[in-house]
Amino acid sequence: MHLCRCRRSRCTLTSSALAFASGLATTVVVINTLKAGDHVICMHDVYGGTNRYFQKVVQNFGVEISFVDCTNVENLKAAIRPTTKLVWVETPSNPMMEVTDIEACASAIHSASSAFMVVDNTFMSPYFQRPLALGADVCMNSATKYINGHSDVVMGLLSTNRKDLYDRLKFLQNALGCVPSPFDCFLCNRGLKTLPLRMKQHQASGLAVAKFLSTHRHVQKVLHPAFEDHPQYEISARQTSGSSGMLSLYLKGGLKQANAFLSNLKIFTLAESLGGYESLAEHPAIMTHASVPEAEREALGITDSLVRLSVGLEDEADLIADLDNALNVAFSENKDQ
Ligand code: P1T
Repeated sequence: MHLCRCRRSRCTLTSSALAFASGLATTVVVINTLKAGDHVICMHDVYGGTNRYFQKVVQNFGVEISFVDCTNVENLKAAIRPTTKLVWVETPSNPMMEVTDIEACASAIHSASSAFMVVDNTFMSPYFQRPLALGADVCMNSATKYINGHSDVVMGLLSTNRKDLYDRLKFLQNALGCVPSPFDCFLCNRGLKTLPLRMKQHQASGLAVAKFLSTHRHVQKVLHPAFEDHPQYEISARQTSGSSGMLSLYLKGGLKQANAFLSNLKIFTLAESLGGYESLAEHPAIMTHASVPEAEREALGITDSLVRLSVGLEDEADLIADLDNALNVAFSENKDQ
C-alpha cells in the first residue's frame, strides 16, 4: 500500500496496484470476480480484444453483457439492473476516441447498485488521467503501451483504493496465474521512469499531427478529444490534464485509399498496438476490431475509411511529411472514391 501521488489536490486516498501478464489478463481477472447470472455493462466502443473476450468467451459462462454508450450517463443509468455487478468503461475509447464522464458515471453506479466501476486508462496513461481520484473503483492500464513505452513488454496493471477488491484481485492473480515475468517487471520499471517526458512529447506531436490532418484535403475528419469540436471536449478538459498521441481519422475515400495510404507510410509502421516510442498506424475494421460484428462496427463508426494513429517520439516534421506524402500518393493512385 502506498499514498496516492496523483496531482489532484483533493485526492488523499491510499491505493494498491497489481501487475499481470498482459492488459487482457487484467480483464480476465476482473471478470473472474463474477459468477453466472451476474450482469456487466461495458462501454460500447472498447478495444477489439475486450469486446471479443466479452462477447465470444464471457457470455458462454452465463454472465450477461450489455454494450452501452456511456458517453451519455442516462444510457448507463437505464442499463443498470439488480444483477449488475461490473461497469467497464474505456475512456478515451479505442478507436473512436469517445470520452466518458468518469465522475458522473461513478456516482450513478454507486447510488443505484453494488456494482464496481473499472476504467481502462490505457489511452491516457496515469500521467494524464487518474480514474481513482474521479471515483472509479479500479483503474486498469495495459502497461504494454505508454507505461512501458518501449514496445518490448506485454503487461497489465490494476489499481484500486478498495481493500475488498484488492484482496479479491490479488487472490485471483495467484489463483489464475496471470502474472508477469520478473524481466518484464524490470523493463516496465525502467520505462516508467521516462513516462512524463514521453507523454509530454506524445501530446505535442499528437496535437501537431491532428491539426495538420484536420486541414488536409484528403481527410474527412480527425477524432481527437482536445479538439473543441469533439463532442465530449469539455468533459475531457475537466477530467484529464492533457492528451496522448492517440487519434483516429476518416479519409475522404474507402478501403482502396485507406490501404494505399497505409502501405505508402514510411515512418509510421503498419501495426496493432500503441503508446510506444515509434509511430504506428492501423486499420481498425480489418485489424484491431475485426472480431467486432460488422453491423456493430458500422453502428460505432468503425468504417473502411477509419484509420487509427499512435503518434510516437520521432521528429514531428518528419511524421507530418510522411503522412502528407502517403495521403497524396494514395489519392493520386486511386482517384475514384
Ligand atoms: O495488449 P494488452 O496488453 O493485452 O492490452 C489490451 C488492451 C486493453 N485496453 C486497451 C484500451 C487496449 O488498447 C489494449 C490493447 N490494444 C491494442 C493492442 C491495440 O492495438 O488497440
